[in-house]
Amino acid sequence: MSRTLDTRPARDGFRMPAEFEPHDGCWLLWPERTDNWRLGAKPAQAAFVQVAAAIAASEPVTVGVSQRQYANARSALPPAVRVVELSSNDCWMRDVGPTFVVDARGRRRGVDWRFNAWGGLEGGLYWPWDLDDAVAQKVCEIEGADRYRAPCVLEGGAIHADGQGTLLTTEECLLNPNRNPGLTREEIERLLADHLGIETVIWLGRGVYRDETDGHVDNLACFAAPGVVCLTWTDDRSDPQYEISRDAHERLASARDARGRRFEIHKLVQPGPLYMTDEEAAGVDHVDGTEPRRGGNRLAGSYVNFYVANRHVVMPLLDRKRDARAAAVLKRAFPKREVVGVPAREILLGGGNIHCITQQVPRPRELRSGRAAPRRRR
Ligand code: KQY
Repeated sequence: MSRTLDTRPARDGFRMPAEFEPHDGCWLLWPERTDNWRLGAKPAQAAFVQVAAAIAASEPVTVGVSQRQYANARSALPPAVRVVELSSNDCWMRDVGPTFVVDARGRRRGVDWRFNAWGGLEGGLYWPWDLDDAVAQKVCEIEGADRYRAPCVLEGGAIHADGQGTLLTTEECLLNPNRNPGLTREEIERLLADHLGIETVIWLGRGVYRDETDGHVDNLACFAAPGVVCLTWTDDRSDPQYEISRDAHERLASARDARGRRFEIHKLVQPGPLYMTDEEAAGVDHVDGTEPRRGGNRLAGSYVNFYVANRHVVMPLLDRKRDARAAAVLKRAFPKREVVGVPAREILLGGGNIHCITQQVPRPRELRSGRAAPRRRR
């Protein structure tokens, strides 16, 4: 059972844990829409299977899939992966799934943000998005987690938390008039405080160049540990990403987190630059009302778009010339985890990457005893 609560998480004693804290599992959705995924979504499905298998080596994985694709997904995914029928408009679980919050009594609840397909009718990426907007409630129901329906539009990819009161985001996304036009910066900070237990918001400027989400932070920067941040980077001053990353670096270098710490910053060289080929663009169906894919489009590739599983960091492989250098940086940033690469160009062609297609289910812990709470307690 999952109750809908009309209180606020922080007042109830809940906080958003960091992704690097322990998980009870991870959720994904299955790609199938042919106006986003080329060649009937077959290459993307193969990539999602590899991502699910890599995460399943660390923690239980559940994949939500439409009735139409159920049998296909079930046969393609490893037996250890749970497959459940779940309607959605596309497959970006980070953005449409709940943001789980935990408390010191060992309880877990979900925050269900409003979703408008990254901008609604003002630059959003598709219509309708009603099935996506219902995903978080259904995940909470299956997880047996009570749910807060938040009064604002927000996607999970737009925020990263350190679990100790600090949150990273971008002005390009959270202050974009196509998300919450009636809200000021201060009002958004108050909503993040009330729903996630955030005390300090670190505002970065723009997200990765040509990111169609309006600059989600999860493609630009993330926490590797409290006080430790990974940032996508290029040394090429003529590249449009240079000024974006330089500005983010400057803001991070002059910021303090909620505990007063300065940030240690790990620069992750960007892949490429990468571009869609004519052949790749030709494999995507054109439909009225959505921006057609075109050969030569710059892709918003970034090694920051990885998933932190219990024992592994699952990173996107995007560029043979840069993958090993990025993996080495991640090994330094996550010394206790094994870094595993998954070929991820097919996910990037759809507009995001491994972090965007995953959503962790944090393991609540009772602070008094330090013991892990039994699963399914609310
Ligand atoms: O990156 C994401 N979080 C979502 C990207 C959506 C792209 C839809 N074409």
